[in-house]
Amino acid sequence: MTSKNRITRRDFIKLMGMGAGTLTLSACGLIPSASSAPTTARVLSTPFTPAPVSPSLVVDLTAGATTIRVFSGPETSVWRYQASVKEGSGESIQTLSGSYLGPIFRVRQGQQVRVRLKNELPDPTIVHWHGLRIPEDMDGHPRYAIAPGASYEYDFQVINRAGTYWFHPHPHQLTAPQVYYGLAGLFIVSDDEEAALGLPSGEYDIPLVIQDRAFDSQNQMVYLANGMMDQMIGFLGDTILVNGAPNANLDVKASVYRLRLLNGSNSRIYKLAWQDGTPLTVIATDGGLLEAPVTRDYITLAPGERVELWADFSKQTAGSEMRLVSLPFSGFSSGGMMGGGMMGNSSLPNGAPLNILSLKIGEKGADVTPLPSRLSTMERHRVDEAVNRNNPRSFALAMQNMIHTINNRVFEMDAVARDEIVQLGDLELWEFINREGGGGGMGMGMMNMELPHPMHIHGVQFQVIGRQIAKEYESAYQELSAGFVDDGWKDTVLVMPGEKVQVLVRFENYEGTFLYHCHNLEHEDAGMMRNYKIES
Ligand SMILES: [Cu+2]
Repeated sequence: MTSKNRITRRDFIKLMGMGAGTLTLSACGLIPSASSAPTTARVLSTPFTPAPVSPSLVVDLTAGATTIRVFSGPETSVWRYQASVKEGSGESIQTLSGSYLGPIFRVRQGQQVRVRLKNELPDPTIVHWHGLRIPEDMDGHPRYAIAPGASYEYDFQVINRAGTYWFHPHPHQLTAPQVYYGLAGLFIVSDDEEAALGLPSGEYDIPLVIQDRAFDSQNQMVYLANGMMDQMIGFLGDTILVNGAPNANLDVKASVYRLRLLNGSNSRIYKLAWQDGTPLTVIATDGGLLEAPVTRDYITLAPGERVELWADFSKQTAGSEMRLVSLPFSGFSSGGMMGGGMMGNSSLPNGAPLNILSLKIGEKGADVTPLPSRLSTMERHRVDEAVNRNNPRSFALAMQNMIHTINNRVFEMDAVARDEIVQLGDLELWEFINREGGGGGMGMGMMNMELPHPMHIHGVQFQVIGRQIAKEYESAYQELSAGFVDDGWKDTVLVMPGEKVQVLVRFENYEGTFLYHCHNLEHEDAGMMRNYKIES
């Protein structure tokens, strides 16, 4: 089960579906252009809609069951997306061959994307395009979930800037298990601003999806073995996988790489660092490139969040090794009658030190381009421009009756409260307040569950402008807070126990009903999710 599963560079690149010689495409045949013209979405007060890029991309995407070799011995039953390109460049879809993960979409800003989702699962499903600014009926709201055997047609223009976005299922109360059993892929957008930088590309541009899973002696995934406790805390597995591979190794050249990291775990938080203490150079967050690179001694990456690293191995000697690790941290406090041992719902609790990925440095690679001092231009939101600057829209995160709530509410499929309605075009100040996790907050007294909540808003990218931590939470907070990267566009932000996080968000593109929720997927499935409505 834990056998060393060494991946050669060749295999890994194949796994990644990149490198000219080993490019693994799920469909190479181009089918002549269909007659259907791209639909124009209900737009918009949008300040910017890119000119359409041709050709459009048409993809059949099937969610179904299969088996995959994760370890030696029995194959592992998984759920997997499989894509085939019906129109457009075959290079727009890269397959992670041999992995439950994927595929990877690689599209240009302005491109029209049509995806025909076919549900071959035994349960309802729907795809959410995490981070994309698209109309509500393209966004994967659970009310659009389709039955087994049914299909759903997506058709949207990619207006997002270059960045590492992703997609995963979003059916109500089934998101966590469907992601867990393998359904997730990356959606990578490029644009002209990014292209002009000449960042590492091709085999030097490597997506790394970090997840944790638990397996039984027959190599089968085990979910929620601890029942209710897993549900309340969030699932934590004892095996770390990168792009679906345990004990992941990667052979790299002595050159510069762009590493695109996604925390695709259900609830685990990583404190990512190089094992030798070399600072990490960050060039992008959820919504794409930063204005300028920043460095961190470690990066705190919560479920749903992405970060892109500039990794320079050019001065490493051949045969040396760099390891990406997750540093230890205290985890999250709990007290009361059910505290202590019972809260450790995994043999590998949040905060346990982890090996994530070993990189073996090989021969000299491509010439090293210098790290650009400027990466992009960003429109900076200003709090004095927010329509509610003196009256932030507040969301209290708490626990009641064993369920995590937002403003004392849980998810209702169609309900939107009066205080969940915003105006199209408005810039708003939102604040997430995670200060009611204590026994008092849940009205039970016997249980004190103070947990972090990575909060995700659909349909937008926002800017984090402030964080405040309550004094009694400071010491645990400071073990992770230096790893936040709040300099760029975000769609998911970690709100720690005792913390208030303020974000500025403009609802600029589409009216309709979207979601905001905790991206701890067990919390989400249990109801820590709400609709908000953008009205014009
Ligand atoms: Cu949560």
